[in-house]
Amino acid sequence: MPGLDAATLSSLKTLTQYYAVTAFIALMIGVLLGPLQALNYGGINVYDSPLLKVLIKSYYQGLTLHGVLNALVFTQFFISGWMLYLPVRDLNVRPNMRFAWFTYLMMTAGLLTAAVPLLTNDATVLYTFYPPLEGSPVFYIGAAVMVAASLLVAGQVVWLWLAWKRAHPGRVTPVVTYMSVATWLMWVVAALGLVVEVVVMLIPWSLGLTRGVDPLLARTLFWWTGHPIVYFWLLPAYISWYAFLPRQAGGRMASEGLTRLAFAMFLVFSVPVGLHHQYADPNVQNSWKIIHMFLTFLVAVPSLLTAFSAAASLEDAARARGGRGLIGWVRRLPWGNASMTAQVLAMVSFIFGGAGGIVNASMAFSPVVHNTAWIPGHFHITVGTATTLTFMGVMFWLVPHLTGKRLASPRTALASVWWWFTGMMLFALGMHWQGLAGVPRRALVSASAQQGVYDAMHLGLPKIITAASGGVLFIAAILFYTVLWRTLLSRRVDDPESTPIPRSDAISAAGETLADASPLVRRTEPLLALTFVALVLVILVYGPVIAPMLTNYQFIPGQRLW
Ligand code: HAS
Ligand code: HEM
Ligand code: CU
Repeated sequence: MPGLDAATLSSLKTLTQYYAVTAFIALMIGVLLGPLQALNYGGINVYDSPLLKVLIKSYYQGLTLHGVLNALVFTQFFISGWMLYLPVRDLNVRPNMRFAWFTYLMMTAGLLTAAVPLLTNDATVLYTFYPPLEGSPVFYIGAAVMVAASLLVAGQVVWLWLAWKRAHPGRVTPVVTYMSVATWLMWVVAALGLVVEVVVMLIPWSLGLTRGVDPLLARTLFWWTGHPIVYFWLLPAYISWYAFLPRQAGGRMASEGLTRLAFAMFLVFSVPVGLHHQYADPNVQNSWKIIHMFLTFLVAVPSLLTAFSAAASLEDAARARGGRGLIGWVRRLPWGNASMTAQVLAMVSFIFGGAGGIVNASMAFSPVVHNTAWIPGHFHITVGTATTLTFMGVMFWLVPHLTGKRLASPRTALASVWWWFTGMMLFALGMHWQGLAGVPRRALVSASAQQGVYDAMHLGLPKIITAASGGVLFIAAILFYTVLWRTLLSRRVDDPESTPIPRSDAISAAGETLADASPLVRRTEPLLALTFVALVLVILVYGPVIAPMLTNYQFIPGQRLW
């Protein structure tokens, strides 16, 4: 099969840059709104100011834009570029660039379509778009086109991988490709719920073709996708932690076999857990909620494997640089490198994010934290830091690698990641704390009659911490975007390949051929068969939950509460 030639590589690099830059533009707008929300949770209401009203009609319009741009648009664009580029380079195969550009344009068209009703306040339905809240059909159509485009990228990567396998029978899939293909296949199984919800239920309903929609079924289909989507955001960061960060730190990846096991487990166990978002929903049997709870604990295992592997490879790096002692080695990591520092700090935040996730998943604790400020606390140190700060760190080498431009001001880059980490840790502290006291999420609490109640509960300190964190994060964003735009707008000075992909060697490699490989490597190789297992498991744990909802379908008319 044809290898990558210079012209295709150059086009692929431009495409990857388009994906990444579009992603970071979306994040920039989304992140501008964050501090205003943080002020709200600091007891300061800025939403009545006439100046802001010109742009944003309500707290909820801002919150919808924030959630959609950050969690849906930023992630999807960055990941689509990243997880097309990496396997293509890893396998050295020639993709069909017309198709690749077509998917980018399709995703962008979906984004622009969805943006119109969001900006005109016609789809203020938050990023979970729970019916019976009813947005403009244009929003649902735009979102569907975006998701469809990501599935086409998935298809292209799987296609290239299968072609490579045919051309190299008996060879072990290289680990970066393995991780990318496993993540894409997981996303295909995951996306089914959302696709059915949007295409079969929401679009016809918002067009007025059906007389109502069933909120419970819609929510269930939403969380079929909505939980695994968080791994669709996380695993591309894991790819960097496993395959690139060790080299950036000066060491090696721990074990390719273990890495493959972690991704195989994510492929099989990421989807059948969605009910942990619906413990409070009526008309879903408790026994199914409990089964989803245990499966949630199971899907935490590959993250624990990752924690072990990541720590081992960082220790390997630090000891190679002369580090000593039980924890003293940490000081020998190259803390002057902004890209490495961003990712290690992202990992540190994820220790707390993951621990909080286990709390959320426990049915005994869930009633205390569900729908409170604790939950935004949880996901700003998962998607908002573990993922986002990792992608920011990746940009510090990826942009020079793609463009041949040098990173503008590495010192500012380093400062930006410390500011982001500090801001998000403060934010998480303030929000988790308020959540435990019962302050609700998704509420304009600063204008609420409840303020007096909160004050009586001595929430002054967590409110100050939350408001301040918004300021810290605002500074972080300014520093980061100064570096990014200055880098992108500078002139090309190097041959792009002089900044190579920082691919790490492994302490324990998987081997070249399946015949020589360990049983673990051999059993994790058939990713399509594992996808089939995943699908069967999802049907087993969702079938009995969804079937009664279908036979008892409720037609609930739409509501527009804004
Ligand atoms: Fe979550 C709600 C449970 C992970 C994102 N989650 C959310 C929502 C979002 C989100 C966006 O069970 C809100 C949805 C909404 O709007 O309603 N979550 C979990 C569990 C995990 C988990 C069990 N979440 C994530 C990730 C996310 C994310 C990842 C985004 C990227 N989450 C829940 C539940 C809810 C929920 C309930 C519903 C709550 C409710 O009531 O509504 C697990 O996957 C976590 C496993 C992670 C670990 C940590 C491993 C640690 C690592 C770092 C190691 C560090 C090292 C550093 C080595 C076990 C890998 C070394 C440092 C040196 C210096 C050397
Ligand atoms: C919600 C602040 C960055 C994703 C929120 C909320 C606050 C906030 C206070 C809670 C609002 C509420 O429940 O009423 C901030 C600040 C940021 C920031 C100060 C940094 C400047 C991010 C990033 C992401 C993100 C980087 C993801 C990549 C979300 C999502 C929601 C949210 C998905 C939920 C929206 C909803 O409940 O509908 N943010 N955020 N945020 N944020 Fe952020
Ligand atoms: Cu979840």
